[in-house]
Amino acid sequence: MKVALFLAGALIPILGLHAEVIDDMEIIEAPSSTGHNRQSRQLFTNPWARLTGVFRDQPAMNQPCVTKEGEFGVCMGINECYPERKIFQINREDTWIFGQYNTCSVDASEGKQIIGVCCARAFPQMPTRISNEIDPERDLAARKCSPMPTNQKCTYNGRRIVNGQEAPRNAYPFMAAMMRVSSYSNTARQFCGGSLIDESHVLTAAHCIEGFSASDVKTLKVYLGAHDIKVGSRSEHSVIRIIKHKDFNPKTLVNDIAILTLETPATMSNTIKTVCLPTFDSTFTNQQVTVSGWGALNEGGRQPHVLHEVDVTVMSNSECGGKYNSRIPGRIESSMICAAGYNKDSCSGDSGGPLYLKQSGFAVQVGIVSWGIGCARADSPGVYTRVTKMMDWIERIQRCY
Ligand code: 4AZ
Repeated sequence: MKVALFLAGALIPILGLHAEVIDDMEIIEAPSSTGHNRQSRQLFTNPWARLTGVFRDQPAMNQPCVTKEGEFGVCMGINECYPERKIFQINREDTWIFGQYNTCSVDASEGKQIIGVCCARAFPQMPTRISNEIDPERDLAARKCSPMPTNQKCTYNGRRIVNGQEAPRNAYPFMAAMMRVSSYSNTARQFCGGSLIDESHVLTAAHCIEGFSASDVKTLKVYLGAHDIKVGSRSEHSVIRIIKHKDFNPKTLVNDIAILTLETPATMSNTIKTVCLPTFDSTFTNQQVTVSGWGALNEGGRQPHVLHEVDVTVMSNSECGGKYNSRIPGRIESSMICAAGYNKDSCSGDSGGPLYLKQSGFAVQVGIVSWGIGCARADSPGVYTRVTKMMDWIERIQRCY
């Protein structure tokens, strides 16, 4: 954890289609793996009529469908739909000849394909199943929010802190390693850090997930309870949603904050616990804080497999602005917090991880690793997102997403 590059190694793929902006959040959902999205629910791909709201194991007949004209209907035998046409006693199994009608079909049991027509005639109203088509879980704007979880046990087990040294095993049980899994080699690469803020949410930096598409979200894995990210026990979690601050600016790195929603909630244990979030306001100037991560050990250097930690001191924003404002595209904003130590710093790969205050056995997160010019350079403190300024945003996501 020392020296290096200007910015974290953010991955920059192209933004996908499953993004939605709600208030000051940009939400990207992983494509559903359970077939809950609209396309995958459509049972049959014939060009004329589509069955809606049905699943493969249900018979097609009497199921709602949409005609080629876009009307809602019900799938039924051709004789039932067109009684006046005097097509005598055509068995359901033989109605395949009427392909020019709005056919609807499924593979029924015993290998038979049953074909009917999507009958929109006298169809009174939209069937109730169709209203299920937009899964309420995926209607992001209409989500119900729960009260804040209150049972946080945000303790840490750290002993005396060493300068940029390996952390005691599982001393910081809120640490999350953000991994990207290659679809070619199936290997996981650590690219950022994060912190567990409740059983389903990991706090990280927006630049870590900048440009991620919905399918990129599926390549993410979060390791909890890890010390050595190559070997040893850990809990691996997939991510179903990433939420980035809408006003994150990748040039100035203002509002560098994001939250990941885990597919399966974390089970709290000795090695997995949440971090505390601040319930009070303070500048923290001159206070000693700790930063931990699997980032590079010096500027341009290699990343360790084991978690490292380092103590640094919070610097006032005016002092930090004095060092940076003339040489950066933006400026040191009130939503940033700077910290430094002689030859001590966070570095590439630590981004997204927590900067925290240790207070009577509790770890209170005050910053998110964001940027710096190099690592541990005398004139360039580490710059972090100031968590106290983001509490409203964080709590809204914890309650609603
Ligand atoms: C990075 O590239 C990075 N010295 C993180 C922190 C700092 C610099 C770079 C702060 O992820």
